[in-house]
Amino acid sequence: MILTTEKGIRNTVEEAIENQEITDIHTHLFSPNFGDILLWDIDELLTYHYLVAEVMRWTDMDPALFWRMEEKEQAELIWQKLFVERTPVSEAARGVLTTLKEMGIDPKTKNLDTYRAEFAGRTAEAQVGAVMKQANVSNIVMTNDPFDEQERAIWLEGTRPQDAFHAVLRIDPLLNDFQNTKEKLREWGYEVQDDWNGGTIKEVNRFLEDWIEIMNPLYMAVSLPPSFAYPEESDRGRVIRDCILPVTKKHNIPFALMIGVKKRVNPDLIDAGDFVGKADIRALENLLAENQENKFLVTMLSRENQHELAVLARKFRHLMIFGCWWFMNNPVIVNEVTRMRLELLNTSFIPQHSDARVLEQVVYKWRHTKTVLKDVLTEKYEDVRSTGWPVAKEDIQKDIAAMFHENFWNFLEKDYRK
Ligand code: RAT
Ligand code: ZN
Repeated sequence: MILTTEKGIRNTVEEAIENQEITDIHTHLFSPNFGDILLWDIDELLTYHYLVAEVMRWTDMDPALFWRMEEKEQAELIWQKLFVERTPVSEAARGVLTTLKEMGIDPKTKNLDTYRAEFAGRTAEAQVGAVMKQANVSNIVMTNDPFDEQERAIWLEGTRPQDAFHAVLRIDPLLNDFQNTKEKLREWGYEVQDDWNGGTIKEVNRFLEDWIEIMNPLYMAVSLPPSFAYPEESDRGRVIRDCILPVTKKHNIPFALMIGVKKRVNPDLIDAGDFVGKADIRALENLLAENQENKFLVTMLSRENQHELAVLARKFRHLMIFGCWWFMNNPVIVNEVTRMRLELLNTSFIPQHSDARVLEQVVYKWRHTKTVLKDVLTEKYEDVRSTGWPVAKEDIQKDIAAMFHENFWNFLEKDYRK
């Protein structure tokens, strides 16, 4: 059906966005059968590290004291400072309200216990179903860390994710702290030597192969500092060159790089103490140019890197850009960056992921993104329609399906139904 008015375009975009199932390609959630490492409920929502960073601006409490408090007390402090004493206008604070509202809990009272009572009667399993239905998310991609003792034990016991949950092998310690990681690998029976030689490479690769076998990951992922360089004669450079690239290529899985995080500039704040820095995109340019048979999924944390990243994707089709990561996930930036990506790449990118650490965050992250995308896409289709080009309802539906779901699976060359 050809759309003949701006109103028709808007209604079609809105409806297509609402009806489109989503693959959430990067989260920190877990299949509910993994047990209590899946975080959910109101106290978890309030103690999200994005909100910890914000509360610290309104209290002179020693952070060490904050971390010694029970989670319930931390949530109460955050509620008091950010929701009771002030209006929760920040993106992360507003997100809590959007989540409540969309989950059918009217956020009309400032009494936290009312919300606690609402969550008390729920189970993780039921909440997973409710969240996925509400956000129309059909596939959740996890972040799975074989270096995390608790998670590692779950996998080694034989637990495997439910169908809607997909694994990702996350390897930060291997690339960002090889000296200590080497000790771990030895403890686990991998004969990694002090020298970087054929034997060491074989053993690191054996570790990766073992975890690919266990997790069946959709991709391998790392977060990297703004100083990331490639090629580089360093532990990181060598592990990427001799292990990550050949192993991901062999298994035909992308290597996901999340570039631009400066870890712990304020160590007292733990997860809330990470910062952003502009990276040198030449590292990625080199990786892409030298490894045309590998696949790269990339997101960058600094606003200053977004333009060159989008231009780079015009040069290399084995680069798939994804999401507005972490400090980029604010409506003003999502609007600007998505617009720019559409202008440079058409719909050949993945506009968003939720990065949810707490289950219910999926609801607000997608609601806020959908609101921005409705405006951006309406404007883009209207620009096309106003030239006289016939824009059909089906064209819009197809584009939105690509961005929210299919680009990812096509890039992987995988069918999402396992
Ligand atoms: O957005 C976040 O929650 C960050 O703390 C990180 O988890 C980041 O997304 C990452 O995956 O490293
Ligand atoms: Zn993340």
